[in-house]
Amino acid sequence: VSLQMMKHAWDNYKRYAWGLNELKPISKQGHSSNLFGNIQGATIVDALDTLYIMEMKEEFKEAKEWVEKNLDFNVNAEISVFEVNIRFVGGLLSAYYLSGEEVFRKKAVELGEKLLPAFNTPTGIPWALLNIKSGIGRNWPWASGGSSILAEFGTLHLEFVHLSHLSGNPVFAEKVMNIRKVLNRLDKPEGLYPNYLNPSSGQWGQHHVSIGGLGDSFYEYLLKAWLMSDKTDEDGKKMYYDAVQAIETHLIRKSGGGLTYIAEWKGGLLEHKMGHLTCFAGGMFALGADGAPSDKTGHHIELGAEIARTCHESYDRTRMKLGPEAFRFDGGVEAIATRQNEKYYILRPEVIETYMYMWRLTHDPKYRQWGWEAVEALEKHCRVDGGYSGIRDVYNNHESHDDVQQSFFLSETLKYLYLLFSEDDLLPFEHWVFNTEAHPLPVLRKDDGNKEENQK
Ligand code: DMJ
Repeated sequence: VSLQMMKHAWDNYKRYAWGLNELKPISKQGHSSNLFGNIQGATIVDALDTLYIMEMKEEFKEAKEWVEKNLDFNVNAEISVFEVNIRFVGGLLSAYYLSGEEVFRKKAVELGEKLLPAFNTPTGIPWALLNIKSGIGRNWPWASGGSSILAEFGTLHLEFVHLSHLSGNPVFAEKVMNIRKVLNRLDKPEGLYPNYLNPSSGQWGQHHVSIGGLGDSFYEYLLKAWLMSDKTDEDGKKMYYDAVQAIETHLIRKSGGGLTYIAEWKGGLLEHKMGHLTCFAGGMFALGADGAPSDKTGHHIELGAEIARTCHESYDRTRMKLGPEAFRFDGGVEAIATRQNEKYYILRPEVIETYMYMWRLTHDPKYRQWGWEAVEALEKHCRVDGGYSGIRDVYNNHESHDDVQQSFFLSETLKYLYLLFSEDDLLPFEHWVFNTEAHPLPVLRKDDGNKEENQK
């Protein structure tokens, strides 16, 4: 089924928005988000590995040809360093490792080099935004006193380690190792990492902590850096398990109705809200269970299972059986969005991602059932003639479509669905880690292993 869904999403992108970043499936035209500046083709690059894995050979070939002829980074554009890294660098790296086609390696390294000026700050903590022509960077104007964002500068590690590996140039790995160093020098309030860090002073901005937006994939990349290093990156490992410990103590709570959730922390006060983005953490806890200190393995799996259940409830308690952007545990509700501007669903993957990890790690059939419920809901409410669209209010009787087919729907949501219903030996966890945009990267063997081993 996810193959049919992929075909529908891809064919319509091709028909109406080929070469542009994303598709508007209702108005049947291209959609450009300013996250990618003038760089074009986000959906193509994000979808490459999904096409490959699903064995859509013709489509993969067309996509590759487009990359060869048209993917151009010599543009005067201000881009989001994080978004371009996870979608474009990550997408190209995976396409290279899966297919072995040199063009993807070349383009990934070329783009990586374009991103390097972002690190020209007094501390080496990169800017959020970068003009890839002039090399001038800056931060989001809304971010606490000129701060960089934890989930942005903390989500470069996996890709940059691979860029060094593939280019023979150590500079990429050095840049991300330096980020670690800066973080390790700082005091952390209650052992927690604030979402904001000033790249000039090297001091934290506002003490807001989140495992959802602004924080999320920083934690994910600590764990995955350790796994991707064939469990040699002890520093990454320690930072991850220490962080989880602090998160459990200060952010994880149980509702009156028995649902475990991860709250947000603002200078010591809890906001009892969980974002759809936060739902990825179920999969992360389960993936990290194996390496958990002493007797904690079962506990981390259980934590993953509880987060999965809570996130499933957030879907089940809506009219459309698709989860809202954020749901709350206060004012008499549990796992329900109470604010109008938190009721949308934009084809995000995190809940299905967690089902996929939980399925692989426990084989409890309920995760496939829950994934199936999501497929049915997507088909019923998000599928339109011209592709798939997000929904403005998942509690409503009638769909109001937002008219965007996000590129991560093809790279993540559909890939994780496909993996959920595949055998475990397709991209096995012993050999691959997924970047935060679901692009698989091979584990780098201690002995710098033979390539075939890495490509299984
Ligand atoms: C994706 O770009 C990535 O999963 C990122 O980590 C978070 N936001 C979107 C999907 O929701």
